[in-house]
Amino acid sequence: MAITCYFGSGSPFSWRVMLAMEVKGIDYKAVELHFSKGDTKTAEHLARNPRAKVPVLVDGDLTIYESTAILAYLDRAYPDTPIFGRDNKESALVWQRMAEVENYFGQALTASLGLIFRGEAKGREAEIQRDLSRLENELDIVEGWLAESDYLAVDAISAADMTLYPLLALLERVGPRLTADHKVGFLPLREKYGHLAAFMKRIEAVHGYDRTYPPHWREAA
Ligand SMILES: N[C@@H](CCC(=O)N[C@@H](CS)C(=O)NCC(=O)O)C(=O)O
Repeated sequence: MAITCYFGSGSPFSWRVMLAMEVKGIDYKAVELHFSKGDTKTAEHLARNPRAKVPVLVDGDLTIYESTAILAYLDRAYPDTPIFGRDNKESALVWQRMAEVENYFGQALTASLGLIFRGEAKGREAEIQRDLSRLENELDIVEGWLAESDYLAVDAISAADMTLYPLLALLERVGPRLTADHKVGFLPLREKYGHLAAFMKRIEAVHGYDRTYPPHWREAA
């Protein structure tokens, strides 16, 4: 087994890489780093990624970080079951959707959850509501894409879907905490968005999905 993936439980960036390897049928060893134990800040890990983050992929003599770069590498190195489309046009569509998910959906999610989960929400409800409404707008956009097609970019699962799904799963998981303290019109996700619910089920049916599921989410369930 040549590939090692250093991951963090619940890290959406790690999850997308593991999904990609499952979809491609790549044999890999997943090594969990625990944020609370400072595993990402050890000298050993900093040598892998000076930004002290996961995921990091080690394949032979290559060590690579940044999930998007890892996805692109995997598709070049292991071309079976392409995840960036089968031709130039499909590749462009996958990259476009990935960029939209990362730059708009991901940003809106990070902004919405950031203040709340850093414990900085007090007295900043207007800001939070503005971020939540940006997020709702992005969810509406995604729902519109999925009304047209089973997957985000092409007619098969792609890197764009793998980028989106873990963000949705994370939002779903923190949903009860969000709705307890804030006015949120878009939760529970799977009740409000039918196409998105069907999409999530489709990803959850991927062979090997269970191996990618965040271990500490399972323990807490
Ligand atoms: N842009 C990076 C983001 C990676 C990232 O932010 N990872 C977080 C976990 S979700 C991390 O490792 N944080 C380190 C820590 O909290 O110690 C990527 O796409 O890989």
